[in-house]
Amino acid sequence: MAILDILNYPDPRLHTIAKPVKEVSAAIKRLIDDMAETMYAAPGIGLAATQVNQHIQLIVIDTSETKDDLLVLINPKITEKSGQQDYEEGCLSVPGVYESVTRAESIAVVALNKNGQEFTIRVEGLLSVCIQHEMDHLLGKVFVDYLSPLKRNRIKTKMVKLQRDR
Ligand code: K1U
Ligand code: ZN
Repeated sequence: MAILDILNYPDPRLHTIAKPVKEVSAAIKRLIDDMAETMYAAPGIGLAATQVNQHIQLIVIDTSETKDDLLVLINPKITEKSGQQDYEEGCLSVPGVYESVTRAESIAVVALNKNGQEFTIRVEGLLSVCIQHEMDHLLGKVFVDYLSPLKRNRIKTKMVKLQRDR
C-alpha cells in the first residue's frame, strides 16, 4: 500500500469532473487500498479520487470513532434528499480551513462496493455531510465554492502563501 499525494486548493485539477468506473479491476482495488491508507494517515474521514489526481468516481469514507468501518462508494448517485443541516466542514485539500456549509440532512445513495456489487444506503448527520462533500469533489467542486467570493479569495490567498512558503 502507499500514501498518495493530495492536491491542494487552488490546484485547477480539483475542478476536473470525474468519469464513471467501467470495471472494478485489480488496479482500482489497489487504488482503494492506497486511498484508504492516505485518508487514515492524513488523518481524515473521507477522500475522493479527484483529490489524489485520479479523475474517476471513487470515494472512501470512515466516520467511525474506531476507524475500522471503511465505506467504499464507486459511481455513487444520490437518489433521495430531505431536510437541511449546517456543518463546520474541513477538507484535506484545504488544510486548516473550517467553514459552515448547508447541505441535505438525509440522503439515499446507490453505488457499487469494492466487489462491484450495487447497494443502497440511507444516511443522515455527519456521514450524510461527508458523502455529499466527497461527491462534490467528483463534480470538481470544493466546499469553499459555497462561500462568498470574498471569503473564498481570502482562503485562496492564504493557501497560495502557505504553499509558497513551505
Ligand atoms: O478532504 C476531504 O474531503 C476529507 C474531509 C471530509 C469532511 C470533513 C468534514 C466535513 C465534511 C467532509 C476531512 O476528513 S477533513 C478532516 C476532518 O474532518 C477530521 C480529521 C480527523 C478527525 C476527524 C475529522
Ligand atoms: Zn474535501
